[in-house]
Amino acid sequence: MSLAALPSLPLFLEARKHAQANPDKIAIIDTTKGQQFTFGQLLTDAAALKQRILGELCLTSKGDLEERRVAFLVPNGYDYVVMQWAVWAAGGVCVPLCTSHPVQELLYTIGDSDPSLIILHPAFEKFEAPLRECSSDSTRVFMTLTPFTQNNDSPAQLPEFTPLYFPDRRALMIYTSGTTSNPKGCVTTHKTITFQAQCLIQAWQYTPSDHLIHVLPLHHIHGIINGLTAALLSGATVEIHPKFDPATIWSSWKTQGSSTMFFAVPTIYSRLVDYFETHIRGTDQEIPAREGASTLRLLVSGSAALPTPIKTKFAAITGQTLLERYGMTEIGMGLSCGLDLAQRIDGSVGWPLPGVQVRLTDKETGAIVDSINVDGMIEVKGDNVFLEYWRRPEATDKEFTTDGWFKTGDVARRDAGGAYFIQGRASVDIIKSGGYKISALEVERKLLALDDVQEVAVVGIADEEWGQRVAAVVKQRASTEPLELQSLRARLKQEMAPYKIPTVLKIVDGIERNAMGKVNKKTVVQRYWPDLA
Ligand code: MLC
Ligand code: AMP
Repeated sequence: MSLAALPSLPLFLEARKHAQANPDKIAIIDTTKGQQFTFGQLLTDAAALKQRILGELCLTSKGDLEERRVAFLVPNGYDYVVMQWAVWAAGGVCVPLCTSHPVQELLYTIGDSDPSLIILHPAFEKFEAPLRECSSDSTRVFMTLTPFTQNNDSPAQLPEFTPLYFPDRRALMIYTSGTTSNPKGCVTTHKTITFQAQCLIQAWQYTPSDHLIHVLPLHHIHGIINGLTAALLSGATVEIHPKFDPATIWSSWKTQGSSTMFFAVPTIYSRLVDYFETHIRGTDQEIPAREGASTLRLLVSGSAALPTPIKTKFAAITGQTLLERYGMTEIGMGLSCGLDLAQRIDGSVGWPLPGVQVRLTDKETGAIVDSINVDGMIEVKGDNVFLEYWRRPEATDKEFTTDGWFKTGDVARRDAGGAYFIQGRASVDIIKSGGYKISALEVERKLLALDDVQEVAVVGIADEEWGQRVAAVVKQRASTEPLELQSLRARLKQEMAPYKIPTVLKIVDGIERNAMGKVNKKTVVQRYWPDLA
């Protein structure tokens, strides 16, 4: 198959520069395949897959997807990166599907994003029948991906480039939960993505000498932008693991100098500390593990509040002070502590990133909060901010002020030095567990669909390991068998991703409501989990 030309997107131009400067430079190490791939091979494979995608949609002569969506289910690894780059090269919009979603949730994302093409990796063969079926209406094509293998000869020639550059085109759609029960597709353009990645490269100084160990899911921005895109744009090597495993991480850190960067959510750092205490401390692995970890250049925590005890324990083991930053699917990263150790203040997410404007406003009046140590709602403006929620213009408008600032829904205060401290979310219906955002309303809707559930209130309760746990307070229907957590979880597994399923269940005789019929969730937490309220 002939190679398609690539558009002049900054990511591809930079990759070509890296490939030309050093044809052997490794872009991706895929630990599942046990293979590594140069920037040159990545560009070549992306061009070949672009050609195939256009062919499947009978658009070869046009040579452009013109923002058609391509939904794909591909495990973390090299094939994912080629997939993403090929869709971008073809002028399409990537809709990465979540690898832990059951079929129901996959079908929701597909139905909502309305892709022209669904691409399935053979690792997810079990989903072939339902995904083929939802592509049988002729508006949608189904395709299976042929996995890529390491090419030991550097490609003789890199793909051609066209001058075509489309910064304002839609590029990525990430499904995110909010205060509505159904997840929404958050759309960003190439310009947004490039800006989000470049401001991190500037702030955290990624270079081609960096080597990132990547363990995060690739259907959220933490993994996609901070991890994959910013690292590849800067010419760093990304070592992609299929998922997080503490033993694997400690074992790779033992080899000093084998990596320089690690990005994770607080739950992952908590697990790394636990694993060290239970499996490494006091063994002959202790010194190499500590020394290896101490050589990393940068370890970042984000997506949820980093509890100071975890930060302190991790520092005591490794000598590393985690850098905390704050972000959101809709804005990429907004605030970050500094590389300088003096700018890594406990409990703070730091200062606005380069080019990102941040302000605090009064929750009731909307007036700008200028005073120090006073709570305000975080609002953000800049080229980092998303374009729209897919096909939901009212929902998009609702999240912006009349003067164009995005309302994050998070509450923070600022100290005298301008450092921000997140105080939580304004809405009790948004739960953060293991770094995943979960809509309490979505979980409630799924529970209410069960025959034996009459009333339910889903709340987040504080938890050392997960940040918050999803807890369900349930009133059962009369004369139904007593509900038990394990069987309830098993039933919900068909319906929703594992991280959304309640891990705490309280059966009650009734759920208190106010005169408007609303449940006060703060009262619910205080009543049933007084120690955690
Ligand atoms: C999974 N389990 C949970 C759970 N998630 N239990 C309680 N609460 C949760 N949140 C349970 C599963 O049901 C299963 O139980 C067992 O734990 C193992 O499941 P798993 O799926 O294998 O989980 P695990 O690998 O342990 O995952 C933990 C994790 C993962 C921390 C590695 O949650 C993760 O990768 N989180 C990162 C999410 C992320 O990238 N967020 C960024 C969003 S972007 P059983 O009983 O079934 O075996 C964003 C913006 C920004 O937030 O600022 O970055
Ligand atoms: P998501 O919508 O999944 O992108 O999650 C974004 C949300 O995660 C933000 O609105 C915050 O509530 C939360 N968040 C991200 N980083 C941090 C952090 N460092 N500390 C506290 N909360 C955070």
